[in-house]
Amino acid sequence: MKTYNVAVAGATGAVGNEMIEILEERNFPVKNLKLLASSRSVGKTITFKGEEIKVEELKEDSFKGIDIGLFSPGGAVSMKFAPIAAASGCVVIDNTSAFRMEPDIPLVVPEVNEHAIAGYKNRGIISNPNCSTIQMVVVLKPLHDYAKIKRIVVSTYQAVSGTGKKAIYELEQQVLAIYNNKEIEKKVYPHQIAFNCLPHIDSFLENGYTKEEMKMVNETKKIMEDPNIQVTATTVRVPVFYGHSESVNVEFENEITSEKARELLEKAPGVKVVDDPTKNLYPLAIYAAGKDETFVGRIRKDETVKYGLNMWIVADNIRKGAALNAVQIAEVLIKKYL
Ligand code: NAP
Ligand code: 3JN
Repeated sequence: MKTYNVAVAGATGAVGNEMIEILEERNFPVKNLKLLASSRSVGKTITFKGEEIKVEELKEDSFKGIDIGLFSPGGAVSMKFAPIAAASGCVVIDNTSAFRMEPDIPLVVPEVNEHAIAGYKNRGIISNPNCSTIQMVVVLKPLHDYAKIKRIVVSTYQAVSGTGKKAIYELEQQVLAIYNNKEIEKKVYPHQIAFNCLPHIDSFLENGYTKEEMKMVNETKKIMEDPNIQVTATTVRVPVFYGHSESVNVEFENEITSEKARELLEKAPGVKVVDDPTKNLYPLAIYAAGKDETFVGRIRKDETVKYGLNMWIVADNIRKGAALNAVQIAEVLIKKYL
Protein backbone atom coordinates (compact mmCIF):
# COMPACT_ATOMS: atom_id res chain seq x y z
CA MET A 1 0.00 0.00 0.00
CA LYS A 2 1.22 3.50 -0.83
CA THR A 3 2.11 5.49 2.30
CA TYR A 4 2.37 9.24 2.87
CA ASN A 5 4.44 11.71 4.83
CA VAL A 6 1.97 13.59 7.00
CA ALA A 7 2.49 16.73 9.10
CA VAL A 8 0.09 17.91 11.81
CA ALA A 9 0.42 21.65 12.46
CA GLY A 10 -1.12 22.55 15.82
CA ALA A 11 -0.35 19.03 17.05
CA THR A 12 -0.50 19.92 20.76
CA GLY A 13 -3.97 21.48 20.58
CA ALA A 14 -7.45 20.02 21.10
CA VAL A 15 -7.99 19.53 17.35
CA GLY A 16 -4.40 18.46 16.57
CA ASN A 17 -4.43 15.83 19.31
CA GLU A 18 -7.66 14.39 17.97
CA MET A 19 -6.28 14.34 14.41
CA ILE A 20 -3.31 12.25 15.58
CA GLU A 21 -5.64 9.81 17.38
CA ILE A 22 -7.93 9.53 14.36
CA LEU A 23 -5.00 8.89 11.97
CA GLU A 24 -4.07 5.97 14.22
CA GLU A 25 -7.63 4.73 14.77
CA ARG A 26 -8.44 4.70 11.05
CA ASN A 27 -5.06 3.24 10.14
CA PHE A 28 -4.32 6.10 7.73
CA PRO A 29 -1.34 5.03 5.61
CA VAL A 30 1.28 7.22 7.30
CA LYS A 31 4.92 6.76 6.27
CA ASN A 32 6.28 9.43 8.61
CA LEU A 33 4.38 11.69 10.99
CA LYS A 34 5.79 15.15 11.71
CA LEU A 35 4.29 17.01 14.67
CA LEU A 36 4.44 20.80 14.59
CA ALA A 37 3.41 23.44 17.11
CA SER A 38 4.73 26.72 18.52
CA SER A 39 8.20 27.11 20.04
CA ARG A 40 6.50 26.65 23.46
CA SER A 41 5.97 22.96 22.71
CA VAL A 42 9.44 22.05 21.54
CA GLY A 43 10.65 19.18 23.73
CA LYS A 44 7.21 17.67 24.23
CA THR A 45 6.49 14.22 22.81
CA ILE A 46 3.25 12.67 21.58
CA THR A 47 2.67 8.93 21.12
CA PHE A 48 1.57 7.69 17.70
CA LYS A 49 1.19 3.94 17.11
CA GLY A 50 3.33 3.23 20.18
CA GLU A 51 6.14 5.53 19.05
CA GLU A 52 7.09 8.73 20.89
CA ILE A 53 7.36 11.56 18.37
CA LYS A 54 9.06 14.85 19.26
CA VAL A 55 7.10 18.04 18.63
CA GLU A 56 9.00 20.45 16.40
CA GLU A 57 8.55 24.18 15.92
CA LEU A 58 6.46 25.10 12.89
CA LYS A 59 8.83 26.88 10.50
CA GLU A 60 8.99 27.82 6.84
CA ASP A 61 11.11 24.76 6.01
CA SER A 62 8.90 22.30 7.95
CA PHE A 63 7.17 20.90 4.85
CA LYS A 64 10.01 19.58 2.71
CA GLY A 65 9.01 16.06 1.62
CA ILE A 66 5.57 16.27 3.27
CA ASP A 67 2.63 15.00 1.17
CA ILE A 68 -0.30 16.02 3.39
CA GLY A 69 -0.48 18.80 6.01
CA LEU A 70 -3.31 18.71 8.55
CA PHE A 71 -3.50 22.25 9.95
CA SER A 72 -5.09 23.65 13.12
CA PRO A 73 -2.61 26.21 14.50
CA GLY A 74 -5.06 29.17 14.41
CA GLY A 75 -6.14 31.42 11.54
CA ALA A 76 -3.18 33.82 11.42
CA VAL A 77 -0.64 30.98 11.53
CA SER A 78 -2.47 29.03 8.80
CA MET A 79 -2.70 32.18 6.69
CA LYS A 80 1.10 32.41 6.77
CA PHE A 81 2.15 28.76 6.63
CA ALA A 82 -0.50 26.99 4.49
CA PRO A 83 0.63 28.71 1.25
CA ILE A 84 4.28 27.99 2.13
CA ALA A 85 3.44 24.30 2.68
CA ALA A 86 1.40 24.16 -0.54
CA ALA A 87 4.26 25.76 -2.49
CA SER A 88 6.54 22.93 -1.37
CA GLY A 89 4.14 20.35 -2.86
CA CYS A 90 2.17 19.42 0.22
CA VAL A 91 -1.66 19.36 0.11
CA VAL A 92 -2.95 21.32 3.09
CA ILE A 93 -6.24 20.50 4.82
CA ASP A 94 -6.84 23.54 6.97
CA ASN A 95 -9.20 23.63 9.96
CA THR A 96 -9.19 27.41 10.35
CA SER A 97 -11.43 30.02 8.75
CA ALA A 98 -8.44 31.60 6.94
CA PHE A 99 -9.33 30.36 3.44
CA ARG A 100 -12.87 29.00 3.76
CA MET A 101 -14.65 31.65 1.75
CA GLU A 102 -12.04 32.04 -0.99
CA PRO A 103 -13.79 31.04 -4.22
CA ASP A 104 -10.91 28.90 -5.56
CA ILE A 105 -10.42 26.98 -2.30
CA PRO A 106 -12.75 24.02 -1.74
CA LEU A 107 -14.74 23.93 1.49
CA VAL A 108 -15.56 20.29 2.03
CA VAL A 109 -17.76 17.96 4.03
CA PRO A 110 -17.24 14.59 2.29
CA GLU A 111 -20.84 13.40 2.86
CA VAL A 112 -22.11 16.59 1.16
CA ASN A 113 -19.72 17.82 -1.55
CA GLU A 114 -16.91 15.29 -1.88
CA HIS A 115 -16.51 16.21 -5.55
CA ALA A 116 -15.23 19.67 -4.55
CA ILE A 117 -11.99 18.07 -3.28
CA ALA A 118 -10.75 18.11 -6.90
CA GLY A 119 -10.32 21.88 -6.42
CA TYR A 120 -7.26 21.22 -4.22
CA LYS A 121 -5.33 21.53 -7.49
CA ASN A 122 -6.03 25.29 -7.59
CA ARG A 123 -3.90 26.32 -4.61
CA GLY A 124 -2.97 23.10 -2.84
CA ILE A 125 -5.31 23.96 0.03
CA ILE A 126 -8.65 22.48 1.13
CA SER A 127 -10.63 24.13 3.91
CA ASN A 128 -12.45 22.26 6.64
CA PRO A 129 -15.64 24.12 7.59
CA ASN A 130 -16.60 25.38 11.03
CA CYS A 131 -17.82 22.63 13.37
CA SER A 132 -21.34 24.04 13.75
CA THR A 133 -21.75 24.22 9.98
CA ILE A 134 -20.45 20.68 9.39
CA GLN A 135 -22.96 18.88 11.60
CA MET A 136 -25.85 20.94 10.24
CA VAL A 137 -25.12 20.36 6.54
CA VAL A 138 -24.51 16.62 6.97
CA VAL A 139 -28.13 16.35 8.10
CA LEU A 140 -29.70 18.99 5.85
CA LYS A 141 -28.17 17.94 2.50
CA PRO A 142 -30.45 14.90 1.93
CA LEU A 143 -33.48 17.00 2.90
CA HIS A 144 -32.41 19.80 0.54
CA ASP A 145 -32.00 17.31 -2.31
CA TYR A 146 -35.55 16.06 -1.69
CA ALA A 147 -37.58 19.21 -0.95
CA LYS A 148 -35.27 22.23 -1.56
CA ILE A 149 -34.53 24.34 1.50
CA LYS A 150 -35.71 27.97 1.46
CA ARG A 151 -34.68 29.11 4.92
CA ILE A 152 -32.82 27.83 8.00
CA VAL A 153 -33.10 29.30 11.51
CA VAL A 154 -30.48 27.74 13.77
CA SER A 155 -29.56 28.21 17.43
CA THR A 156 -26.48 26.42 18.72
CA TYR A 157 -25.44 25.13 22.14
CA GLN A 158 -21.66 24.83 21.75
CA ALA A 159 -19.25 22.96 24.02
CA VAL A 160 -16.20 24.70 25.50
CA SER A 161 -13.81 22.34 23.67
CA GLY A 162 -14.63 24.44 20.57
CA THR A 163 -12.45 27.16 22.13
CA GLY A 164 -9.50 24.80 22.68
CA LYS A 165 -7.64 23.25 25.57
CA LYS A 166 -7.54 26.45 27.68
CA ALA A 167 -11.33 26.67 27.69
CA ILE A 168 -11.74 23.04 28.79
CA TYR A 169 -9.46 23.87 31.74
CA GLU A 170 -11.39 27.09 32.48
CA LEU A 171 -14.73 25.28 32.80
CA GLU A 172 -13.16 22.57 35.03
CA GLN A 173 -11.52 25.19 37.27
CA GLN A 174 -14.66 27.35 37.56
CA VAL A 175 -16.79 24.34 38.56
CA LEU A 176 -14.20 23.35 41.19
CA ALA A 177 -13.94 26.94 42.49
CA ILE A 178 -17.72 27.27 42.84
CA TYR A 179 -18.01 23.97 44.73
CA ASN A 180 -15.20 25.08 47.04
CA ASN A 181 -16.69 28.56 47.62
CA LYS A 182 -13.69 30.24 45.96
CA GLU A 183 -13.51 33.13 43.47
CA ILE A 184 -13.71 31.97 39.85
CA GLU A 185 -11.06 32.99 37.31
CA LYS A 186 -12.08 34.28 33.85
CA LYS A 187 -9.30 34.15 31.29
CA VAL A 188 -10.86 32.69 28.14
CA TYR A 189 -14.47 33.93 28.22
CA PRO A 190 -15.62 37.42 29.21
CA HIS A 191 -18.14 35.94 31.70
CA GLN A 192 -18.43 32.91 33.96
CA ILE A 193 -19.08 29.83 31.78
CA ALA A 194 -19.76 27.33 34.60
CA PHE A 195 -23.55 26.98 35.08
CA ASN A 196 -24.13 29.72 32.51
CA CYS A 197 -24.84 30.26 28.77
CA LEU A 198 -23.05 32.93 26.73
CA PRO A 199 -24.75 34.16 23.52
CA HIS A 200 -21.34 35.12 22.20
CA ILE A 201 -18.94 32.98 20.12
CA ASP A 202 -15.99 34.62 18.38
CA SER A 203 -16.06 38.41 17.96
CA PHE A 204 -18.98 40.72 17.21
CA LEU A 205 -19.37 42.24 13.76
CA GLU A 206 -20.90 45.56 12.70
CA ASN A 207 -24.20 43.85 11.76
CA GLY A 208 -24.71 42.71 15.38
CA TYR A 209 -23.98 39.07 14.60
CA THR A 210 -20.88 37.22 15.76
CA LYS A 211 -18.26 35.85 13.34
CA GLU A 212 -19.35 32.31 14.35
CA GLU A 213 -22.93 33.12 13.30
CA MET A 214 -21.84 34.54 9.95
CA LYS A 215 -19.58 31.50 9.36
CA MET A 216 -22.71 29.33 9.59
CA VAL A 217 -24.58 31.59 7.15
CA ASN A 218 -21.86 31.83 4.50
CA GLU A 219 -20.29 28.37 4.75
CA THR A 220 -23.68 26.62 4.47
CA LYS A 221 -24.39 28.30 1.13
CA LYS A 222 -20.93 27.43 -0.22
CA ILE A 223 -20.98 23.76 0.83
CA MET A 224 -24.57 23.19 -0.29
CA GLU A 225 -23.71 25.05 -3.53
CA ASP A 226 -26.89 27.11 -3.25
CA PRO A 227 -26.55 30.86 -2.60
CA ASN A 228 -30.35 31.16 -2.36
CA ILE A 229 -30.68 29.26 0.92
CA GLN A 230 -31.46 31.85 3.60
CA VAL A 231 -29.69 31.16 6.90
CA THR A 232 -29.90 33.00 10.20
CA ALA A 233 -28.01 31.87 13.29
CA THR A 234 -27.62 32.49 17.02
CA THR A 235 -24.57 30.76 18.47
CA VAL A 236 -24.35 30.13 22.21
CA ARG A 237 -21.57 28.73 24.41
CA VAL A 238 -22.82 26.32 27.06
CA PRO A 239 -21.04 24.57 29.97
CA VAL A 240 -20.59 21.25 28.16
CA PHE A 241 -17.12 19.79 27.54
CA TYR A 242 -17.60 17.93 24.24
CA GLY A 243 -20.48 17.93 21.72
CA HIS A 244 -22.28 20.79 20.01
CA SER A 245 -26.10 20.71 19.95
CA GLU A 246 -28.29 22.66 17.53
CA SER A 247 -31.97 23.52 17.32
CA VAL A 248 -32.65 23.77 13.58
CA ASN A 249 -35.83 25.10 11.96
CA VAL A 250 -36.05 24.57 8.21
CA GLU A 251 -38.57 25.87 5.69
CA PHE A 252 -38.80 24.03 2.34
CA GLU A 253 -40.05 24.90 -1.16
CA ASN A 254 -41.74 21.51 -1.49
CA GLU A 255 -43.63 19.14 0.75
CA ILE A 256 -41.67 16.93 3.14
CA THR A 257 -43.24 15.15 6.10
CA SER A 258 -41.37 14.30 9.28
CA GLU A 259 -41.78 10.60 8.36
CA LYS A 260 -40.15 11.19 4.97
CA ALA A 261 -37.33 13.21 6.58
CA ARG A 262 -36.71 10.38 9.05
CA GLU A 263 -36.67 7.84 6.20
CA LEU A 264 -34.16 9.93 4.20
CA LEU A 265 -31.96 10.49 7.24
CA GLU A 266 -31.93 6.78 8.18
CA LYS A 267 -30.12 6.23 4.85
CA ALA A 268 -27.91 9.34 4.93
CA PRO A 269 -24.13 8.83 5.19
CA GLY A 270 -22.65 9.81 8.54
CA VAL A 271 -26.08 10.40 10.14
CA LYS A 272 -27.78 8.47 12.94
CA VAL A 273 -31.43 9.10 13.75
CA VAL A 274 -32.20 8.96 17.49
CA ASP A 275 -35.83 9.93 17.68
CA ASP A 276 -38.22 8.12 19.98
CA PRO A 277 -39.91 10.58 22.34
CA THR A 278 -42.04 7.79 23.84
CA LYS A 279 -38.80 6.42 25.33
CA ASN A 280 -37.22 9.85 25.99
CA LEU A 281 -34.77 9.14 23.17
CA TYR A 282 -33.16 12.08 21.39
CA PRO A 283 -29.54 13.06 20.65
CA LEU A 284 -27.45 14.15 23.63
CA ALA A 285 -23.99 15.72 23.72
CA ILE A 286 -22.77 13.28 26.39
CA TYR A 287 -23.48 10.33 24.07
CA ALA A 288 -22.27 12.03 20.87
CA ALA A 289 -18.88 12.76 22.48
CA GLY A 290 -16.28 10.37 21.09
CA LYS A 291 -18.55 9.21 18.24
CA ASP A 292 -18.12 9.75 14.51
CA GLU A 293 -21.79 10.11 13.51
CA THR A 294 -23.93 13.23 13.52
CA PHE A 295 -27.08 12.52 15.53
CA VAL A 296 -30.54 13.91 14.72
CA GLY A 297 -33.83 13.67 16.54
CA ARG A 298 -36.93 15.61 17.68
CA ILE A 299 -37.88 15.70 13.98
CA ARG A 300 -41.33 17.30 13.79
CA LYS A 301 -43.46 19.48 11.59
CA ASP A 302 -43.21 23.25 11.97
CA GLU A 303 -46.92 23.97 12.17
CA THR A 304 -46.52 27.68 11.42
CA VAL A 305 -45.47 27.35 7.75
CA LYS A 306 -46.67 25.32 4.75
CA TYR A 307 -43.61 23.04 4.50
CA GLY A 308 -41.35 23.15 7.53
CA LEU A 309 -39.53 20.94 10.02
CA ASN A 310 -37.86 21.37 13.39
CA MET A 311 -35.04 19.12 14.55
CA TRP A 312 -32.21 18.71 17.10
CA ILE A 313 -28.73 17.93 15.76
CA VAL A 314 -25.74 16.86 17.88
CA ALA A 315 -22.15 15.86 17.02
CA ASP A 316 -18.72 15.69 18.61
CA ASN A 317 -17.37 19.10 17.61
CA ILE A 318 -13.73 18.06 17.81
CA ARG A 319 -14.26 14.82 15.83
CA LYS A 320 -16.81 15.33 13.03
CA GLY A 321 -16.65 19.10 13.60
CA ALA A 322 -12.91 19.27 12.96
CA ALA A 323 -10.40 16.39 13.13
CA LEU A 324 -12.45 13.53 11.68
CA ASN A 325 -13.79 15.63 8.80
CA ALA A 326 -10.20 16.64 7.93
CA VAL A 327 -8.98 13.02 7.98
CA GLN A 328 -11.99 11.94 5.87
CA ILE A 329 -10.98 14.58 3.30
CA ALA A 330 -7.42 13.20 3.36
CA GLU A 331 -8.78 9.68 2.80
CA VAL A 332 -10.66 10.79 -0.33
CA LEU A 333 -7.60 12.72 -1.48
CA ILE A 334 -5.32 9.67 -1.38
CA LYS A 335 -7.97 7.33 -2.80
CA LYS A 336 -8.91 9.49 -5.77
CA TYR A 337 -6.22 12.08 -6.42
CA LEU A 338 -2.72 11.55 -4.98
P1 NAP B 1 -5.79 24.88 21.01
O1 NAP B 1 -6.18 23.69 21.81
O2 NAP B 1 -5.60 26.18 21.70
O3 NAP B 1 -4.44 24.52 20.19
C1 NAP B 1 -3.79 25.43 19.37
C2 NAP B 1 -2.67 24.74 18.63
O4 NAP B 1 -2.06 25.67 17.72
C3 NAP B 1 -1.58 24.26 19.56
O5 NAP B 1 -0.99 23.11 19.03
C4 NAP B 1 -0.61 25.41 19.51
O6 NAP B 1 0.72 25.06 19.85
C5 NAP B 1 -0.67 25.75 18.04
N1 NAP B 1 -0.15 27.08 17.77
C6 NAP B 1 -0.53 28.25 18.33
N2 NAP B 1 0.24 29.25 17.87
C7 NAP B 1 1.14 28.71 17.03
C8 NAP B 1 2.22 29.21 16.26
N3 NAP B 1 2.53 30.51 16.26
N4 NAP B 1 2.92 28.35 15.50
C9 NAP B 1 2.62 27.03 15.50
N5 NAP B 1 1.62 26.48 16.21
C10 NAP B 1 0.89 27.32 16.96
O7 NAP B 1 -6.84 25.16 19.87
P2 NAP B 1 -7.72 24.11 19.02
O8 NAP B 1 -9.03 23.95 19.64
O9 NAP B 1 -6.90 22.91 18.71
O10 NAP B 1 -7.98 24.96 17.72
C11 NAP B 1 -6.94 25.39 16.89
C12 NAP B 1 -7.51 26.06 15.67
O11 NAP B 1 -8.28 25.09 14.96
C13 NAP B 1 -8.51 27.19 16.00
O12 NAP B 1 -7.85 28.42 16.13
C14 NAP B 1 -9.41 27.16 14.81
O13 NAP B 1 -8.87 27.95 13.77
C15 NAP B 1 -9.41 25.70 14.39
N6 NAP B 1 -10.62 25.03 14.89
C16 NAP B 1 -11.51 24.68 14.00
C17 NAP B 1 -12.66 24.06 14.38
C18 NAP B 1 -13.67 23.77 13.37
O14 NAP B 1 -14.78 24.14 13.63
N7 NAP B 1 -13.34 23.12 12.28
C19 NAP B 1 -12.92 23.77 15.70
C20 NAP B 1 -11.98 24.12 16.63
C21 NAP B 1 -10.83 24.76 16.20
P3 NAP B 1 1.27 25.28 21.37
O15 NAP B 1 0.65 24.18 22.19
O16 NAP B 1 2.73 25.14 21.20
O17 NAP B 1 0.82 26.63 21.82
O1 3JN C 1 -16.18 27.90 19.07
C1 3JN C 1 -16.38 26.80 18.56
O2 3JN C 1 -17.14 25.98 19.05
C2 3JN C 1 -15.71 26.48 17.29
C3 3JN C 1 -14.55 27.36 17.08
C4 3JN C 1 -13.89 27.43 15.98
C5 3JN C 1 -12.82 28.39 15.81
C6 3JN C 1 -12.13 28.87 16.92
C7 3JN C 1 -11.14 29.83 16.76
C8 3JN C 1 -10.83 30.30 15.50
C9 3JN C 1 -12.49 28.84 14.53
C10 3JN C 1 -13.18 28.25 13.35
O3 3JN C 1 -12.92 27.10 13.06
O4 3JN C 1 -13.98 28.91 12.70
C11 3JN C 1 -11.51 29.82 14.39
C12 3JN C 1 -11.15 30.36 13.06
O5 3JN C 1 -10.33 29.74 12.42
O6 3JN C 1 -11.68 31.41 12.69
